[in-house]
Amino acid sequence: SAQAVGKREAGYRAADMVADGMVVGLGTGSTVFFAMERLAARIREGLVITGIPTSFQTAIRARGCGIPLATLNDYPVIDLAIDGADQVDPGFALIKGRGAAQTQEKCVAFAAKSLVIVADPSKLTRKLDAVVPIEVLSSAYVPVIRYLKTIGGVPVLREGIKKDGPVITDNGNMVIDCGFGTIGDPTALDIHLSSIPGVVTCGLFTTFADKTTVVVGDSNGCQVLSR
Ligand code: DER
Repeated sequence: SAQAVGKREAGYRAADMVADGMVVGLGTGSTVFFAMERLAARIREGLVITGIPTSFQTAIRARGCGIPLATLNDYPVIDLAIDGADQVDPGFALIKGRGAAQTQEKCVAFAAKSLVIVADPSKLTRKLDAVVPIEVLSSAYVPVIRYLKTIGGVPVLREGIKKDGPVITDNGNMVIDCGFGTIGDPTALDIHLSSIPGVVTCGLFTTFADKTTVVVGDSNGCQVLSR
């Protein structure tokens, strides 16, 4: 599909930004998968990197294609993180978490000197208005859901598809997908949601824009956007 071609273009372009010897944050999702595919090819040509995965899925895929892995505690400073997004606004504020990996993704983004977001054009939006995935302690999801309703949210506990009951994250928590309609002030909402007791990580990424580059791929190639 054109979207898959775009994701591949963006992923490959991001992978070509990686220099020898780098510690590389490996995000989660189908677009990053293309970046990993290109990194694996470059490793076979002699590139030496250390990958820091953001989910079990990414770690499994990285091992499968020969990308050497380590942990964030081994490498607390990451040279370049490559990740996807659900939505990107013109100021490079993001909604992430469709893959329920936003907790480790946010830690890797925080530790990275630069963040490369790879996306197809469908992710670009003037105003963030997608649901915000919120990782929440399973011991506190009911009061968190109640509170989200009082601040205008429409919270839904994420149910598994090939698993009965709620989705359980790689960190052993649950996920609430919360709609807020059009988000007027993403930074304020990020800070607000992140401060709720019981919330582990919300999927608004609003504090990394200055170190972010967005690579948008479509069937004609890709554009590299900087702020
Ligand atoms: O869950 C995530 O944060 C992923 O990065 C997601 O937002 C993007 O996944 P995709 O590249 O498969 O669209």
